[in-house]
Amino acid sequence: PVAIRREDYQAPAFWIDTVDLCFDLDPAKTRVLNKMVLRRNPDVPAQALRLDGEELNLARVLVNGQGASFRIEGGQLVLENLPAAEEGPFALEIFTTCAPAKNTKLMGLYVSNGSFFTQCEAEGFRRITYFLDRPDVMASYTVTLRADKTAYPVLLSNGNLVEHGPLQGEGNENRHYAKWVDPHKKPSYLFALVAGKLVAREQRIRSRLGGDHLLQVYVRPGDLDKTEHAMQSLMASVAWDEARFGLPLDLERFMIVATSDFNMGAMENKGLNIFNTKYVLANQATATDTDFANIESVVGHEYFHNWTGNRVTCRDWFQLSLKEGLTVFRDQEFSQDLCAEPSARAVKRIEDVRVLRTAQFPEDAGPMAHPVRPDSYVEINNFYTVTVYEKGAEVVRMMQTLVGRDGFAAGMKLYFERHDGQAVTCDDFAQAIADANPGSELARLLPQFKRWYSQAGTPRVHAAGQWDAGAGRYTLTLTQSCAPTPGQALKEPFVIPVALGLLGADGQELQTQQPALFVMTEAQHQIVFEGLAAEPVPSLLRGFSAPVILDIDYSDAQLLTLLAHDSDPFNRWEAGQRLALRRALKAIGDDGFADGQTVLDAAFIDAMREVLRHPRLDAAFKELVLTLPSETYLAEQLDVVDPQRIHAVREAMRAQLAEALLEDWQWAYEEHRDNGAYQPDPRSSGRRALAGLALAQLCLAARTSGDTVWPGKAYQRFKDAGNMTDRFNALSALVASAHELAAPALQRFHALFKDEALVLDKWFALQAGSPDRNGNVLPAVKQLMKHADFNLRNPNRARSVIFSYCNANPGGFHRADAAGYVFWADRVIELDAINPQVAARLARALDRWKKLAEPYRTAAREALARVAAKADLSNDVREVVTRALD
Ligand code: DPP
Ligand code: ZN
Repeated sequence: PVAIRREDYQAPAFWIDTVDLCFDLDPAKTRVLNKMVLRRNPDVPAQALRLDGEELNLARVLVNGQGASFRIEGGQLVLENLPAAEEGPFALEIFTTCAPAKNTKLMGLYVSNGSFFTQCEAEGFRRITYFLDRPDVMASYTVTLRADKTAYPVLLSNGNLVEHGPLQGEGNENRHYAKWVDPHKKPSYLFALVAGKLVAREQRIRSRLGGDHLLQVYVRPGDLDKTEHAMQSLMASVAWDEARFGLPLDLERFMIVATSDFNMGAMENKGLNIFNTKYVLANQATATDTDFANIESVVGHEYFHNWTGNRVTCRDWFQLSLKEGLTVFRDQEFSQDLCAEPSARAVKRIEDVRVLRTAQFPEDAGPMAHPVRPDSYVEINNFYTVTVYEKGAEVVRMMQTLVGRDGFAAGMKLYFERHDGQAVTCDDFAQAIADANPGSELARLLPQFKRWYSQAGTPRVHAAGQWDAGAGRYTLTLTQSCAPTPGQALKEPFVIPVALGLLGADGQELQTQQPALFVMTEAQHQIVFEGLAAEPVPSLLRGFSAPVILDIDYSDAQLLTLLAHDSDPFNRWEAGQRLALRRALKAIGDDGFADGQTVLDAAFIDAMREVLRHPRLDAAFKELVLTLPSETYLAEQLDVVDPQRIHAVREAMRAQLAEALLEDWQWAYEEHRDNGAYQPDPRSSGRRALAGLALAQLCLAARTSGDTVWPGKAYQRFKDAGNMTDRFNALSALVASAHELAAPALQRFHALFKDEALVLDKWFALQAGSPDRNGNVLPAVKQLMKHADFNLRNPNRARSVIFSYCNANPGGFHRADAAGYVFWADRVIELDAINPQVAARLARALDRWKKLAEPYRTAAREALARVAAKADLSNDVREVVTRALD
């Protein structure tokens, strides 16, 4: 496989003005008639037309109505001798067939539960017809769908429905058609069609500008009672984008359709978003608070793409973060803006940063490290990453920090004035934000700022304070560095906005002459604070103002001060994490560490109790503080990783916290368990989260003490809970403490929800992700794969078992006998034959193998080598394992 490089970009040799597609939908053999009008791009030397195609059967090619000569070369349809530029536009008609029922890759046109769906991003449209399948070719689409009326009563595509009715003539008995016209030009990756037995929740809205719109959420019959939250989220999204950015809905009709077979979370096809059911369906009986929150943010995300992605799209796939980083930033802001209280905003910020640090930082330090705007790829599907999405969002957030919220809105306005209807680059975006804010730091530093797009790796900021008591002067030295990443040995300094403040030893915020935002541009800076009475405690990188690792040598006393008093909730949480981290790392470094050994001291436990019992802090915030850093996060802090040691230490810490705070957990549980009506708002979900953590801790403590009361209460809660959050938390508490009541609870849960696919996913995931005890998880996972409800072809189900084990359960996965890795290699190979995109995600589970201690390291390399040795791997998996072994 050959790498595609950003610097090789060339404009297309032809433009496609219009596309008229006609589908005869049949699962075994769908016929696609594609009539296009093309013209040569006068800016590019005359050359052959090369259309992308994949797994298509070609029946006919006509140019201006005449048979034309063509050849197939490297999968492409090549036409020479096309009309010259002077002859103007010409017609090209291509007739192909494809087999949707056999499409297990879920790219292009496929069948799920008897209905047709499409997924075209990034390069799926070429599996539907021959095309210039690249985002800078934007065309006007007319789509006619023809199908059996009984099996496919609903026929949808992008834009507006202009005609529909029965089909006439022989062979068309019981068949009907629908014709859709999309008024907006679009790249092929935004094409979509849906056909099947679906029902819709509908809502008519009037926008601020007075336009009337129809919103629809389509699901399978029987799921309508789970669509209210998605619709509410969609309405909130429409209102938010108008209010915050002045961006209105530009469509008469906006549709969301849910499917249970989907590679990603959701897809922003123009006017016809297609979603994984996981991000649409929710009611209190089947979905947790986390599900509700995810639905809100994914519905928002896809809706916001309508402007950032669809109206202005990417010139090429290297620019993916242009739309994804920006749209993640927008959905994060949306969810924050929906919070009634500032404390809830902070909780959301902490959660987002936690994702960044546990998933993106490892990526940026591993073999797949790449800049937010990558320089090359073999398979673009491998670059839908946390770097492009989450780090990309942080880069946009830093721009907002540098120009201010109003300045950023002005920048967005200029971006759309300049580029509406175009396919552009990350440079164009950054330029627009800077140009709208001529006096800003961003404008002044733009070329350097853009290193965030070009340099991979997580920068490290080292901070050291020096206190001169005699002079009352505190000098803070900030130094930045960034480790080499594949292909980038040396890094230039980044522009790093550091939000900061000083606390007195009593925790009071000190007034200083220094601004609250310091912008690093050099390798090293000194910031001097004068006129201080005593040595201050610095609070740096407030709100996580830049995606960097902050190295700072705090004393325990300083961290305790920050935890108790910092006015910045992010750093308050961070101080607690640092206290826990320090203790964990010390125990992990102890070669004599034995199970059950004490890791936590009284000062730490008292501080945790203080937070837990605090009269004014939010429950959601308390839950975050009382949750220990994850095993993955701990591993990232180490040069050599012994996953079993990390697991043992973290488990010991959990157990100790459970026992030492026993009465406090009891109080917290009783105080926060609600029995009132269910609401998924941040306040009530925070209370449930804290009650859930308390219950888990109480069951864990019961494990050592032999107490049967709390497991009994958990079982009772599991049975009586009025919502899925409480029910699932109770079930998890029993499973995680390996109590004997876990088995009957699991059985009962399965019986209750055997017809709810998304709930069964939770049931599978809980078991595959449960804390390992003497290697018990892998055998359980193998059993789960034999369960009648397991189905490897369904991505959600495959992820719920296999990914929950390989990617989210380090203690269970990294086994000294290498059996976890053998299992992983077998599954990667098995999945690759079905769905390379899903397989390649799984292949990432061993990204960090080089850091592993023996015997894990050698065993992991062997497993990787075994996968790499397979002859007919997909490009997707081949790229991942090749880079890992490099
Ligand atoms: N569906 C994916 C997303 O919205 C890719 N565009 O991020
Ligand atoms: Zn997106």
